[in-house]
Amino acid sequence: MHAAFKAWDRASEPLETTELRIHDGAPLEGLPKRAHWYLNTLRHLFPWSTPKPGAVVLDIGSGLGYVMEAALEQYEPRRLIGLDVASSMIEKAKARLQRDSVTDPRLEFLIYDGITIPLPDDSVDYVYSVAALQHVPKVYVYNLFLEIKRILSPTGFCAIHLLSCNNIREHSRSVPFAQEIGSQLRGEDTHWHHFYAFDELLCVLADGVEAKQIDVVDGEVSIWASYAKTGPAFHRPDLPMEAHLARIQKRQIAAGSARSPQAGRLARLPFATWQRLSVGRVMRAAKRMVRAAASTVRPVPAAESGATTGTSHAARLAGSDLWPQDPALLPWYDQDNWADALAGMRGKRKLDDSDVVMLRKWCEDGYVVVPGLVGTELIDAFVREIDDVWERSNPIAGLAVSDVILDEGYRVHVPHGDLVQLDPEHRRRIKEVSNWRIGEYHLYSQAARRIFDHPGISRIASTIFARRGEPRYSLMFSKGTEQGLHQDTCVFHIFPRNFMMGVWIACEDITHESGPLEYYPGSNRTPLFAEFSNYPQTNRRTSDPEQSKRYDEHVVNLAKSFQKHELLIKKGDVMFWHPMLIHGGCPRLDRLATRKSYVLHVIAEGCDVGGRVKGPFNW
Ligand SMILES: O=C(O)CCC(=O)C(=O)O
Repeated sequence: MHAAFKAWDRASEPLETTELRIHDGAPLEGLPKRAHWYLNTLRHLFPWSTPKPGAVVLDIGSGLGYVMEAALEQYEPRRLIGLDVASSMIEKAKARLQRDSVTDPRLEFLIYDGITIPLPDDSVDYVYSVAALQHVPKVYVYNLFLEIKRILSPTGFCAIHLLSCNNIREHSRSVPFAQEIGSQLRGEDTHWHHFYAFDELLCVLADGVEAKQIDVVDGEVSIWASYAKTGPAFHRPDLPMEAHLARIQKRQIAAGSARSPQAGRLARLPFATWQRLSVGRVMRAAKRMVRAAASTVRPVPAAESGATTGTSHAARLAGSDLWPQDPALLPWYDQDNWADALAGMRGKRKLDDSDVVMLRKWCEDGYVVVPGLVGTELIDAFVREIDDVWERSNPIAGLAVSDVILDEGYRVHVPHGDLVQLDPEHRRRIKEVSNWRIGEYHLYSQAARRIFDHPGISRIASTIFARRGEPRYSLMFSKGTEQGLHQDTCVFHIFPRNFMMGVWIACEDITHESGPLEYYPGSNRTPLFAEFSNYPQTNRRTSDPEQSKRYDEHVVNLAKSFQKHELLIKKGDVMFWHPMLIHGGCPRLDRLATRKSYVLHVIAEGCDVGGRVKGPFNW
């Protein structure tokens, strides 16, 4: 089995965990609706390809069978076959369907070796695949295109959903590109992502696969393709001129192969005309993308989509610069009916009693503390690596230590390479007197990375969000920060609002004298500062000095209505806090006392829209 398939074959993982993990944390109760949405989109984009009742239908990458369940309803097939690379996933799909009382003799499953679909030539009327092939290395997908063509009946069609290259930038914000590629190179057992471009699909399908009736629609996040075995090369007459035919004809002419008079004319065009054609193509493609986005990327309610909500809305803003402020977009825990939602989730998401207690506290108080969540051995390893930053003699490339007091005065960031030039005793003194911190230490330290990716932390975050949470930022603090009161919503750019949380990991027992974190339970339920009316564009990071001052006063006044708490927790304990919870750093009564902590900011997938906000920025 190829390393990329490992993430789908975790035989010992319980069904409930697999269910949460492979659907990117999308709420389980929304999965049937999401499945119908995928099929409706295929039907809308490629109506001619929709199978007739009685067809033989194949689902590629059938996972836990939610889309098959929808296909059973929508297509009334004679046979509906789920193909998956993992036998354990097939077993779980069967168990899941049985659990949800979906028993239908038309449902079948087949195991796929990733190379040859175990079905005869010309035997399937409709092949579809959604939210699956992005995890598969391209060579397998290209080969699969050939296999699909082989098994399709002469009148059959396939329709496929993939991730668009347009999504790479957004994706790299949550998983840095180097990390994505690194995990693939190392064959790590995680979800790999591959992206496709419009021209690429046309060329691969037309030239490589020699498919027919090809159509490709590039949305802003997804890219959708459909093809058949027989018929003309392209389904839409505008496709060849836009992207493909001219290129093929040029190549054919260069190779001296048979060509049409039209192709000959094209090939003889001067280079400048080719360039013009290319600009025209780009413009037509852009228009088509806008059309496709308008028709296919409809506003997706937060509860329905795990991955695209923030991006879709953000892209739709391009013309207006106005961000929707619809309270219905807020997470379930910020809705007035959160108690009902929690009761509903209890059964549907199989939450245990402790989860329900935790979620209730989250909704009411805006925080939860989980004692001993991170093992002390891991914390000790983390602290040792931090100490090593100060003691080692060779520099760590790219690492900087921040808020350092050197002999010549305060420096915001000191490259590690500069620090190691100083003699060890000098460094020890600097370490003691500075209130130093290290940003994004998970990129440099194995122990920090293990905490950053801690399964217990991500499970709790995803349980709270009811969708996949991703750690995005990390900060190691050596001492109390004495930070002013603030709410993280107002310093990050999150859309839909409040799909984030702070995670505070104690790296030693925290004392009152060291200047602990202070926080105000219940303040999470207060409205956003009224002047941030175009949030996430308008917040503390983009406000002018006067507005920043007004926000700071607002939050200090607001805190007065709540009781102040100090976070006096033990090494390995973890606090999760709501992004509207007012918090800050208490005064450090003992100026030399350390207060070692590691703080993560976890954001629901697709909701970190910092890259779409316009500056100037205050930091
Ligand atoms: O640890 C602290 O004192 C403050 C941490 C904090 O507010 C944050 O990182 O958002």
